[in-house]
Amino acid sequence: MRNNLVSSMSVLAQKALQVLQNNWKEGFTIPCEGLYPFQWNWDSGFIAIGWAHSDMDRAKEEVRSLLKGQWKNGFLPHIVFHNDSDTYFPGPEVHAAYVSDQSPEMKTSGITQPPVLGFVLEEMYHISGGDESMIPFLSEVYDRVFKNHEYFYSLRDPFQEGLVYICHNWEAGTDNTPVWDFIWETFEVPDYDLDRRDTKLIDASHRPTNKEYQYYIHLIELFKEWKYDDKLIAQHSPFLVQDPLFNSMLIASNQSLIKIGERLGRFEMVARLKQWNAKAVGAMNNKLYDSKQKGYVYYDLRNQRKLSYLSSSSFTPLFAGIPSADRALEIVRHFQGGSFSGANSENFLCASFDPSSAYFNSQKYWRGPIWINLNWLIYKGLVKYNFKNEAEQIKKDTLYLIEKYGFYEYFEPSKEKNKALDKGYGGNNFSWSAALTIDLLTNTDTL
Ligand code: 9WN
Repeated sequence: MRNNLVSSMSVLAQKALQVLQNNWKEGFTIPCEGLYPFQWNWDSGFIAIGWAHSDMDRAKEEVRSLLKGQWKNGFLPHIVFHNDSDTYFPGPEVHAAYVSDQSPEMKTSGITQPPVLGFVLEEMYHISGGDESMIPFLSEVYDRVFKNHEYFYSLRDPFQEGLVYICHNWEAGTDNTPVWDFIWETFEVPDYDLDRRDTKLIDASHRPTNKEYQYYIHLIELFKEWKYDDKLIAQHSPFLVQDPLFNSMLIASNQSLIKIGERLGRFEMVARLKQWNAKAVGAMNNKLYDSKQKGYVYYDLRNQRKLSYLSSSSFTPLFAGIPSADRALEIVRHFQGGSFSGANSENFLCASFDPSSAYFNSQKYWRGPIWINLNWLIYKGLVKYNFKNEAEQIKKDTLYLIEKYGFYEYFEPSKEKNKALDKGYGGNNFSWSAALTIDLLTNTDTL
């Protein structure tokens, strides 16, 4: 096991490790002090990859802690409230997961996040160098991660298409992408009392608006009324979207669970994963690919319409090996003098929303800024399809921004605007920015 990598780490990697150490709370890692004081689902996946490079035991504990929040039906919540904190809204009392007969003892939220855990397990195993001592751990957690996939394909795919839906913008992980504006237009919300803490901690102009938060809270109120019953949500939720990032994460995780399952001898589960996966890849390519936009887009299942907008999520199917080689080539043009790079490479890669769109805002959360986890996913996807130059470019841009400003939550894409800046946006000392920097600096991908 390569557990002593710390001494050979670069200064940047050591700083990144320090961020993880500071955010470690006896069993799990918070995304950011103050701003996000609990355990978050997909954050923990990326964080475990960071830990795996220097302390595999912590990486394992991170995963085990997340699974403590798993519901009886296999559902994995987006937040696990192991601890108390009054610096975040909405907390456990707003989510009130206990109204569901499926929720565990542990306080959790009742919505989920992109299912990264399957491929995180494979990454951890890969980082260990295929160490035999990983096998008991993989065997211990495997069935629970499989159960999470079973939950998705049996309860989140009402027409059995191979694509699962999300029912809340927070499930997407890309909370206020302009794509959701078109969903908000379809229903009205009452005025809720908002007790926002985020806007007290960081620049409010970099965060979603109060009006958007009214929608976020309204959906939670509806789900509570329905006791988080998946059938009622599928029948009535005004937000029901097939999201390209979410489904790509599930597909990548299916594929990792297939490989790990074969190693562990879980052949029945492997057979089911293969069935789900073949259907899912076909559906991604048939339903979510937009040949005009040349990228994977969103489908609004409630209103039966495609939402043809490009975001950084549109490129994540590369990570899961979903497009054909020809289609991948089509997609990558966005990075070669296309809208995402800017005609003359005016932008660092990769903006979270199409910079040529009228909805683009380079400073506002998921409406434009660069996020490190999306960059990491896209980088890995480019490596998979052997786009060496583009992979090098996105890696270089990522490390440049981190090195220049520190481990911020998100970053300005415009090179011009960056000239006048001395920091990134959102929270600082953000865990997945640190964790994935460690991976980018020490990874064993062959370019
Ligand atoms: C809601 C923790 C999370 C990330 C999300 C990011 C942000 C939360 C919020 O922070 O969302 O889940 O309150 O804004 O958008 O992707 O997992 O880092």
